[in-house]
Amino acid sequence: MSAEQMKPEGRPEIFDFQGISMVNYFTDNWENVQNFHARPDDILIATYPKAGTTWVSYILDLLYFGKDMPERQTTLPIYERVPFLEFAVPVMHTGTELAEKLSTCPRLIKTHLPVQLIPKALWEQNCKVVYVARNAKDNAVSYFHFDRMNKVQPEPGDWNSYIEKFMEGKTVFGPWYDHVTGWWEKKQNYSNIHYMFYEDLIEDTGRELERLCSFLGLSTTAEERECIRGGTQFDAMKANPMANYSTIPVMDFKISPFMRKGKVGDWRNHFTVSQNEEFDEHYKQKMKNSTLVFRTQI
Ligand code: PPS
Repeated sequence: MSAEQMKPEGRPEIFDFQGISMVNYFTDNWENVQNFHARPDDILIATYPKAGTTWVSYILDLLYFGKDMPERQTTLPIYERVPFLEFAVPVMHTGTELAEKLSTCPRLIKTHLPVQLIPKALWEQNCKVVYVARNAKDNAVSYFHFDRMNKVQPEPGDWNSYIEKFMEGKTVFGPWYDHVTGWWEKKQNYSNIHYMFYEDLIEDTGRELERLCSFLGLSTTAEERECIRGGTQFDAMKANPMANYSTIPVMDFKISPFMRKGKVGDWRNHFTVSQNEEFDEHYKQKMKNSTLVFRTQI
């Protein structure tokens, strides 16, 4: 089947799904998602879209399988190594099908679901969760460009209307604010969550790798970590067809590449002065009850 034939028709509409803005491509397989058979050694990589999912997925894949399965590095794209749990786009395998087919142990599984929609088996099995969060401004900019180029996302409109939608929580997977705070609160009573920040990863990938290994209980040498750090830097991943999504048919890289800039602070090239003021005011309100602190520059 050609990439053209595999493309789904048109752009999806957003609708309310259990209080969250969603599109059918992430709800059509809901019964299987909710009844997902988790195993105790499954590792969930959870994020609001565009927070660094692919980066952390690649790091985890290399930590577990980089040494013993070198052929994997040249043959299997990241979205097959780390299935996207709620993904349900016609003519492609669903996330649950891909997860069930995985022969590796542990299984690495990606999700963008807010904490309240996570299948209960993952909690019952006490699965490890790596959550990655990114500051709201850069997250919104990255999501805007992603929605422009990705046919399974709704049309973003122009930047001015998009940032309003983002603030209202009308982007797919719902409000960024509730997502990052919901997972942060979960961490307070579920100890198997490692909460990471994109900005920390940019600042010192090696340090974050060490913290990740300690959470996962993995012993690695400094040399191994350095090798993974180098292989997962932005330029390396951008040039790597197994990591850069160039093999997936639903994205149009002529509009914007998946590996776009990979920076902290690109929001300054998008927000006007008044948009920034309005955003900051709104942000203060939305986040006033949370202890979470983000950096919008490093
Ligand atoms: S998705 O579609 O939700 O899975 O996207 P996600 O992977 O979460 O986020 C994509 C953004 O992460 C940037 N990225 C990286 N930045 C730095 N280093 C590395 N290695 C890296 N890999 C991915 C990617 O460029 C997107 O951010 P923007 O700001 O759009 O460039």
